[in-house]
Amino acid sequence: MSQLDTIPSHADPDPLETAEWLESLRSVLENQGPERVAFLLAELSEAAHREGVELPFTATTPYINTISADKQPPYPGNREIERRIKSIIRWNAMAMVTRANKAHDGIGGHISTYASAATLYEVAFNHFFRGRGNDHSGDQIYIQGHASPGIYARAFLEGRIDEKGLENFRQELASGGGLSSYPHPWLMPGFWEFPTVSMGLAPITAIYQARFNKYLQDRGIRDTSGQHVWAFLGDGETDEPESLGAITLAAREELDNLIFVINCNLQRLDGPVRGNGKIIQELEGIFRGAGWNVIKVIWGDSWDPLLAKDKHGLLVKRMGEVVDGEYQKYTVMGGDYIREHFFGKYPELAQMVRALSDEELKKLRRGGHDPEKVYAAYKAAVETKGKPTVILAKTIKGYGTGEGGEGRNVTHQQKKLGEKELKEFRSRFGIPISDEEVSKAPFYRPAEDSEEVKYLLARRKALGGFVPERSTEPIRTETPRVADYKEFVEGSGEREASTTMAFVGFLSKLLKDKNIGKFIVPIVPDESRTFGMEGLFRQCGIYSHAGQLYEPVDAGMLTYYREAKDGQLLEEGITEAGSMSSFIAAGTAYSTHGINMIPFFIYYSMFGFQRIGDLVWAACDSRTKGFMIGGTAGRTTLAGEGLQHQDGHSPLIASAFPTVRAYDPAFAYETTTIVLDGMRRMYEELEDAIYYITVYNENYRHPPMPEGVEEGIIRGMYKFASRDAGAGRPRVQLLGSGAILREAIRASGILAEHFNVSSNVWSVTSYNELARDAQAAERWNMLHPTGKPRRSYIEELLADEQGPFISASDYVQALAEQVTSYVPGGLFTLGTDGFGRSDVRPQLRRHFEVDAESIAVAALYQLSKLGQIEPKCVGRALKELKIDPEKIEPLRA
Ligand SMILES: Cc1ncc(C[n+]2csc(CCOP(=O)(O)OP(=O)(O)O)c2C)c(N)n1
Ligand SMILES: [Mg+2]
Repeated sequence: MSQLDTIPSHADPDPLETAEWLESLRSVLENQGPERVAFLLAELSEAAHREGVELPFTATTPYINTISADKQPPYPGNREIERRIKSIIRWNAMAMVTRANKAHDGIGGHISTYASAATLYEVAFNHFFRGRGNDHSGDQIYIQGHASPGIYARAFLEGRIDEKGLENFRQELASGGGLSSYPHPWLMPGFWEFPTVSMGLAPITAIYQARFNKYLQDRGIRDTSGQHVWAFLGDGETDEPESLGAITLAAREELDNLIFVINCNLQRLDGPVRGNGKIIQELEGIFRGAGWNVIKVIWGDSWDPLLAKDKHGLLVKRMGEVVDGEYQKYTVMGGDYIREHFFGKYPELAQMVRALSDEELKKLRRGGHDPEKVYAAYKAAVETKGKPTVILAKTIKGYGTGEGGEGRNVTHQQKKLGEKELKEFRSRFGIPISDEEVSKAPFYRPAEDSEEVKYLLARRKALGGFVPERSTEPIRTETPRVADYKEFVEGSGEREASTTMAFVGFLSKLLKDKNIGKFIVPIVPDESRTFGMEGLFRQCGIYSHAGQLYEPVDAGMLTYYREAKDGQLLEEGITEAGSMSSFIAAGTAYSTHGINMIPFFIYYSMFGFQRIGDLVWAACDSRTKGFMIGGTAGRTTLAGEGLQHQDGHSPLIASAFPTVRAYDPAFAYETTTIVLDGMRRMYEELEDAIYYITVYNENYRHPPMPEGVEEGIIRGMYKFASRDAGAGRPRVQLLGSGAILREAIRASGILAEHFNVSSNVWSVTSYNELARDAQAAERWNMLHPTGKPRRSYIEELLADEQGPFISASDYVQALAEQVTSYVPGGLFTLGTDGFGRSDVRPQLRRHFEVDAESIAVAALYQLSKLGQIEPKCVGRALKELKIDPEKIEPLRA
């Protein structure tokens, strides 16, 4: 059948003329080939445009397979053995969910997702997915989270997971361990590589993974030319903004190493994805518009003879008319329904299938269940050059689960099959399990020397090893020490600088480091100038696969916008989600590529944990290593910008991320110490961690690093200064952090000079680290009641200090409150709860009550509560320090 046969017939005022045109086209096609046809059509269309003819816009092609039957390559595998292998995997995948839910009602799991996707995975496992072999050069495969039972079931056949493992699916705390519900590298570090179950994250992270592979290639760091990134997605999943949000990047960067396989089973959790439309057509239009190679796999081989007979395109027309909700119904109803409602619409079509029985009509297969069609699509995808490919494969949700769920709206939630359905499933897929046994849903593994096991192992061997498999090989890199970066801890002298400027200077030197400079990956979402990083444009270049095809407008300047094929900086444009995806790709390169890349993601702190928290969560799950630098941090330090820019809560959010170590340093020597120690711990000691460091844009002088404070900086707190107001005078402890440390220092002066109160000033670099350490000690003590109690770092540090303790930071009070119970006599916290607004720093700090004057009043108030001064003294302070006691509470302002 030629493509021309499929043009649907319209109401045609001059059919004879149309026939002549079509005949000419056909003759060109036959004599000169499809390229000439395409050329002529393009010329015609352009000529029509020039003459002012408005052509109808169409982003889609007819609702048929992109690769026609006559263009299909021969299938290279043994179809019969592969079918048996797939059937066994189907059975075990279903059985593991069924058994888990019979044993523990409500433990969950999914049957219908893998049931619809089995062919899509199996063709790839047997013929495409490349294992990593010994050189980390395998493919990277993002598996749809809910399909994990099928992946476990295959690993069981491969002998990588034993029966106990399958039995303990979703019971990871069972003795001997169990299998995690979904792909989680954190929980199964030797198996899963990419966390995907939060939908939308697989597609965006896969795109940036593919781009990162090109980056490594273009920079001459790793040869990734043979690797493909495969992302298996659900059709419902494409509604997530992250799923489609980065697809233009993939086309722009010519990511021909990227393949999306979208399992279009037409259903999501609640019901149809596009009941009133066609998801495949919708996605085709979107991806084609974005510049992707789109391959539709809609119809299986049993449709080929019908399409061959469809000389006038009526069948194709009918295929295009029917909406997904109706297609879903055909799955559930019998062949007679399909005959009447699908073919019956046109007498010619009814006639076409007259010789077919209802049973045969019911069995007309969808493309995604036909290995040969799927193979043809995959082969075309891996051979495509210059653009990414998306395969839109039509399948049936819950395929094979019969009346229990196939194609039904409830199928996603199907957790177990009843006895009758188990029997049918067993018989349909030919699993050698007896009627007596079948209700127990036993696992089935053919003998080690069976044809099936031998075949499947041989295929994986030929393709370079098992998939998925995460490398846990230790990769160590020697990192620099403080001695090599002395100038960043020696203070700024008379010069004023922000912690951001100091950090950027440090990063710039790090990029020149002869051992590790090459492996640093700076990532910025269109914010380089905000942070004064534009010097890096010239120094290390902005990565672009295309190089620079134009002379930049600022070519004559020192910091001109230099794009280069071997550029080191990832300038992502305004996408924190994309930047975070790059961060994950770079920060897991030690495992995916066997090389320590060291990412620094520098961004506007408000748009980090709050906006893309789920990607940070996935980064932690992935065991990503690297530095997230939250710039323009703080609710009151970022003057002017206002409510949607001023971040007063990211460190608190960060506290809930288990591998994130959040720091809020005040001085350049603190930042430098934290980064260097972080590098040592991650890349020499191989700790899985992400460092989150807030940096500010307030300029001030940075003192030299005092003696012996390194440990305190890293553990979260050290004594910075003391101020004595004379013997016998009351003393307070002031805890400050980040930019607000300087307010605490100033408060210490006010207290001494105006109120004769002595104080110690502490720099708290991390409440989160202090709290984690203290909680661990407390927990140990609870569980070892008669052992020698452990003392946490903060308790040790403060053991001999006299209260009261007052803290102030540029973040919500809850951040500091984490340590309240470990501070002798408790901690009185000042913070920035409430909405930000635009004004200058002194005004903002007074508004939020974190300026030196507010800290001084808080200290005096605490002393009065302890009876060390008179309450009226606090009143006098309020007056002297010009604090309005009736001012509005900032939380409600
Ligand atoms: C971000 C996110 N939101 C919601 C869910 C819950 N959820 C799990 S599967 C599912 C439906 C999936 O439909 P589809 O993507 O079409 O996959 P299928 O199972 O049909 O292959 C939903 C809503 C999730 N996992 N992640
Ligand atoms: Mg779906």
